[in-house]
Amino acid sequence: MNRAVKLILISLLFFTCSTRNTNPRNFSFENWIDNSPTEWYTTPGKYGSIRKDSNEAASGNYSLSITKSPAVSKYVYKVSQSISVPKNTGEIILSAQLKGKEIKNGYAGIFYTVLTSTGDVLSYEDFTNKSIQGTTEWETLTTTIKIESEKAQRINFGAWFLGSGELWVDDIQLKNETSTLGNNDLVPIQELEAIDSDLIIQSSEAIPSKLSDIL
Ligand SMILES: [Ca+2]
Repeated sequence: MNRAVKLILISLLFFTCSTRNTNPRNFSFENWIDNSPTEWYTTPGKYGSIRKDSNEAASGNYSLSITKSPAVSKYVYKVSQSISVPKNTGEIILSAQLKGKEIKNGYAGIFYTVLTSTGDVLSYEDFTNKSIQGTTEWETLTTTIKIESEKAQRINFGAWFLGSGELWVDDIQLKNETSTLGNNDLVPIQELEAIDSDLIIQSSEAIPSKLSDIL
């Protein structure tokens, strides 16, 4: 094998590894099977429709688009993953890029839940105060997940969408104090699936100030 070929192969290997490391667990919504983003749990389709969008990408070539009609505006659409709490981490920074088009009668944002091995909630936040509404450019939403209990075993995190309109989600990242968490740090856990009744807003008309009871 001549030196030029070796260099090309090494470059390709490096590029492949780099791509994988910067997009762990499909956080950039680049990988899809049967119109579903791999690794992600999404709310059943009757509450909204999703598609791979190549025209609106905050990173890579694609983003996740979620469209909700006025008929399902009172339901929360959620896209999420569950992972084991990464080792040797006291705080994790969660960020995501969101973009909205005519989001009405609701808003969209990010959330996390820290749970014990038996599913008891240790901490939860849905950041309604950092949400987006209406029509927006890409915005980065960021928060810190504090792992304060030794009982913390899993983290459920992602984005949610209440109301109607279109929401794009892309470039989700988890970082510890020193670096971006990659596939080696992120051990998936089967999602504690929400049942349909969990997704219905209990109050009849008002947009809730907290989503704690319905996510
Ligand atoms: Ca992307």
